[in-house]
Amino acid sequence: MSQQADCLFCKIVRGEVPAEIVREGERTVAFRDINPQAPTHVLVIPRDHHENVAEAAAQDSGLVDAVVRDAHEVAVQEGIADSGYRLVFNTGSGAGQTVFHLHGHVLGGRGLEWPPG
Ligand code: IU
Repeated sequence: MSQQADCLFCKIVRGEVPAEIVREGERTVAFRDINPQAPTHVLVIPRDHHENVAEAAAQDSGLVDAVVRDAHEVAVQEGIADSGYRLVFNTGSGAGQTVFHLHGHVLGGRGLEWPPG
């Protein structure tokens, strides 16, 4: 497993920083965002450290599939799969990425507008 000592989300995976974990997968961990933007706002992260979704896709074939699959499992578990949910991977600071450990935002439980701000 490849992790970074000082990465906040790696620390959540290792249990060194508390988080409200909602699902533990073989390759992922899902926990509630501390600043929720919708009634359901869960982050799905790989246990291994990758800076963003593009780097993970290039370096670990199958990992992004696992993140997307597990994000859908979270949506089912949270009861938002049928009404619809948004899965967002902010990639790069210009797009609003602030934590540089790949995470998919699972958002739902209210109507979501398009385009996002
Ligand atoms: P972003 O796509 O990198 O902007 O998303 C980072 C998210 O991580 C953001 O929604 C924060 O509220 C969230 N988060 C968190 O859940 N726990 C933390 O300790 C920190 C950020 I720092």
